[in-house]
Amino acid sequence: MAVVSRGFSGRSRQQSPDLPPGQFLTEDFPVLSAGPTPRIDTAKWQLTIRNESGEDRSWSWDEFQALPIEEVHTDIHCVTRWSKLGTSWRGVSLDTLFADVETGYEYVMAHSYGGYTTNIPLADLLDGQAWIAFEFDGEELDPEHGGPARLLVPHLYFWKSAKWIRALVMQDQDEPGFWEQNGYHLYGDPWREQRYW
Ligand SMILES: Nc1nc2c(c(=O)[nH]1)N[C@H]1C(S)=C(S)[C@@H](COP(=O)(O)O)O[C@H]1N2
Ligand SMILES: [Mo]
Repeated sequence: MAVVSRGFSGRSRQQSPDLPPGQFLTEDFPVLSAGPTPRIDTAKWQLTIRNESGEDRSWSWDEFQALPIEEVHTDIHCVTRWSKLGTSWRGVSLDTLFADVETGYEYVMAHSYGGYTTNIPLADLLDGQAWIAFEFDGEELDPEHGGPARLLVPHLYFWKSAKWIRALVMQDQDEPGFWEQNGYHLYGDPWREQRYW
């Protein structure tokens, strides 16, 4: 028998078609970090992409800031079941950063200042799907949320969006990162509820 929800106020937003299964909406911005917040001086900050040849492509903060900057409006979904709709960021597209990188490898390990890692297929970082974000809601990114800069891969669960990003290392094979070694799903699609494995 069909049960029709009347969508009383409050409930209706929890049933938004933009909300993946098993998620609820939050208006605030929870902080989820596995360890202490590293403080990174942008004068010493560096972002590196490493391919199989060992030739690093690196950007200083100033070089990074000189790249084309995009505005991103997107929903984010944490595996602990909160989702936040319509968030606003500014950052540099991974398409821009990978433009001159030659690689035959299909997987990436993201490495953060502080030691956090997470694995992502290269295809999920390209074609307008991922950014290195340094602003949230018109303000520079708080250190607690990954400032000075974090990875933003909004179509996957938010643990893939590595805060305090330091390097993207090309990998021959998909290997589990920090949370993936602790039981989180290797891929993490919120629409297929790929929470744990
Ligand atoms: N370096 C680093 N990145 C990280 C984490 C972390 O502990 N360290 N936590 C991940 C998890 S589990 C989530 S849900 C989001 C939380 O981001 P927020 O604290 O900005 O909400 O960051 C992800 N990126
Ligand atoms: Mo998370």
